[in-house]
Amino acid sequence: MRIGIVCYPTFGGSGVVATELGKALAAKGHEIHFITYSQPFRLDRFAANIFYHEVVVSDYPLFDFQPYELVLSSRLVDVVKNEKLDLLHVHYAIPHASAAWMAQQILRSQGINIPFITTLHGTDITLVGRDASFEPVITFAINNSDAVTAVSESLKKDTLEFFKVTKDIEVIPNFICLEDYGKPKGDCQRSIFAPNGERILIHVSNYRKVKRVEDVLHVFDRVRKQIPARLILVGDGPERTNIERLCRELDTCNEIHTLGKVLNPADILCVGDLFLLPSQTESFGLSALEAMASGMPVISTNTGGLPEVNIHGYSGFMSDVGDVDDMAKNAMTILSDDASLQKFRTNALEQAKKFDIKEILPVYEALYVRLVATKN
Ligand code: GMT
Repeated sequence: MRIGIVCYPTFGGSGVVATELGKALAAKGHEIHFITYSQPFRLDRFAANIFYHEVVVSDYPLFDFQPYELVLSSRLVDVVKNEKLDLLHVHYAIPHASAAWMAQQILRSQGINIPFITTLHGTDITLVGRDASFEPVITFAINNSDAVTAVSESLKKDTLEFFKVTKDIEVIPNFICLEDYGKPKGDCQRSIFAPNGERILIHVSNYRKVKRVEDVLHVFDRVRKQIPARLILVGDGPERTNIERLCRELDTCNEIHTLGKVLNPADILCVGDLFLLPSQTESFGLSALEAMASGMPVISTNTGGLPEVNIHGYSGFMSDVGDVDDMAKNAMTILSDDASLQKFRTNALEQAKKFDIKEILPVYEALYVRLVATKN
């Protein structure tokens, strides 16, 4: 099948899922065309059956805001026609779903029928999409997609609650390629971060407010007062300066390694003992799954789709949003002795296996086959 994938190329879960899905489909022989404004960051190497089409928005002085969505629609029309695509799969509703719909209408007027799938990822529904400035367009684009998927039952529920959706929403959970974890390309050197055998806690995110990175620091502060520990922070984003200020206030900066954006988190996750994800909301929590695939238990909040990923008392623990005392207590339950840590590590890996791409890819393929068949 020839499939066009539209996603955000920047650091963020939806772009990671879209890119890894495309790479896996290409490895199975499908022809995959990524259509984005820059190369997706996880598309770090080109392989057979993978193509990239840039969406270039030129700067016209009349516009204070360049009309990206129109340029994307035009590019979709162009790529569908010239590459003879069978299907478009757009990740993140804003503005990809409405751009795909527009492209579909243009192509239809030229006698070309192409179905499109919209995959909802989270903030396109729970934060941004709900805003009145987007809502009518999002509702329309969801209802006029040929198929809609959500990455968790929780996100499906939120979508039905926030929007007047008449379309059926299929839940297809996020996934990891299990064999990419646990054996990083370089050496997995704990001693770089924890020279005296300290426990290593890790947080990975795009440092947006919703991630509550300050809670990561508060949990770490409580843990390091009880056992020798180090914290590794991976990622970057709007909250970075606040976090720098807070680590000075807590006097923990010397025990924190701030690594910035890392292309392949598996290379870092391999050194960790415990993953912290205290988000305000999280429709799935892909970073938690990546940590579990690396054999790390997870301390998370219990919001959104996290209970579908992290099993309380098994792969880690969950607490109410903001309850850093409970998170620290749970962290200590896991970290306080080697046997307990090893048990949680094993469980986390077992839980991650349920989300291996080998389980999820056939579900997407079946959906593609169904859609293309109905359009022909
Ligand atoms: O804020 C992020 O984590 C990025 C965002 C995105 O759309 O790129 O992530 C959302 O999609 C991920 C992949 O499906 C989910 O794992 C995240 O839970 C979700 N983020 C939120 O719901 C806050």
